[in-house]
Amino acid sequence: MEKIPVSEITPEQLYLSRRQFIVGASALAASAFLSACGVATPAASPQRAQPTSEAKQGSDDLGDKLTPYETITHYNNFYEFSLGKEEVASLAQNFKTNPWTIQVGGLVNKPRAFGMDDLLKFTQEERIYRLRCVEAWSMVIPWMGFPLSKLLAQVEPQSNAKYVRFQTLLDPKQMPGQNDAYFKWPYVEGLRLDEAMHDLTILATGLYGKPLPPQDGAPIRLVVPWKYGFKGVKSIVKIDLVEEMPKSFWMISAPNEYGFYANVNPDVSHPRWSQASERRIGEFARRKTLMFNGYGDQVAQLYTGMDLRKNF
Ligand SMILES: Nc1nc2c(c(=O)[nH]1)N[C@H]1C(S)=C(S)[C@@H](COP(=O)(O)O)O[C@H]1N2
Ligand SMILES: [Mo]
Repeated sequence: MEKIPVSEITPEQLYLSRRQFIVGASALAASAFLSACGVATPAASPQRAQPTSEAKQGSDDLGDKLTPYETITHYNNFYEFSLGKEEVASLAQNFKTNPWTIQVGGLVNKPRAFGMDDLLKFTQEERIYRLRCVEAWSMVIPWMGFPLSKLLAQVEPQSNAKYVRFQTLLDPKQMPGQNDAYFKWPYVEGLRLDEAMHDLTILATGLYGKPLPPQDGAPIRLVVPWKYGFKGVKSIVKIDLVEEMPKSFWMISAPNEYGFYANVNPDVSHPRWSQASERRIGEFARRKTLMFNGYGDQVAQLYTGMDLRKNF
């Protein structure tokens, strides 16, 4: 049998062989393996059990196929580099992500800076999530990361902290899009504290078992799978616990089109287009958009009693 040259092995093939290994191996072996491929994990830290529904190779909890690595890394929204999705990857290729620190502060008992070494020590786990962009397309992405709640626990939020505010790096020399004065930089996002503490909410540091590429928000970005993709703020340098609801980049840019919550909701149209269906990148037929992007069982209770038309 002919050997495939290493240079021709795709990230998907590598990923699938690793995944087979992870699914088949014991929890301890899995965490050791993850350290071996560059994502540090303390050997003794407990590995979260894989939900059986996720154990199916290469698909999410609904059985939807993973979007290819090439697509995930060459069809991006990252306005700091370009408004053109296909050109973000090349414009971002020399983006400097080392050294990197995230300053975590505001209404907390123990404000501190985290370097990437500190952050990679949080138990890394795989989460296969659907990403639903507000522009009505979607992808299925195998992230590596850890629950944001683990980071927040370290700084001890005070009782008057109600929201979490996230901020992307401001560096127009490296990020040409930040010279565009139409937008107010840096990119800012926010979550209610209970949303931020929810187990589905992660800080992602990798995808397809590899470190996050710059175009996807290296070295660390937020992923909130039941909300529109724009809540997933990239290349984060600052996280603050605050009392007032933060004004996000999109709320400032187009206040009548984007609200704070941005929960995926097929029943609430964007003022300029319907949100009832979406195009899975790589597929032809449109799919129905699911309430909370299909994560309603886990998150709907966060919004009981709220009018989701008003709180869009
Ligand atoms: N800093 C920053 N974060 C951002 C954006 C951006 O322009 N700047 N775009 C958002 C939008 S609209 C989407 S859909 C997702 C896209 O993530 P991806 O390119 O990794 O698929 O990133 C979000 N995070
Ligand atoms: Mo988006």
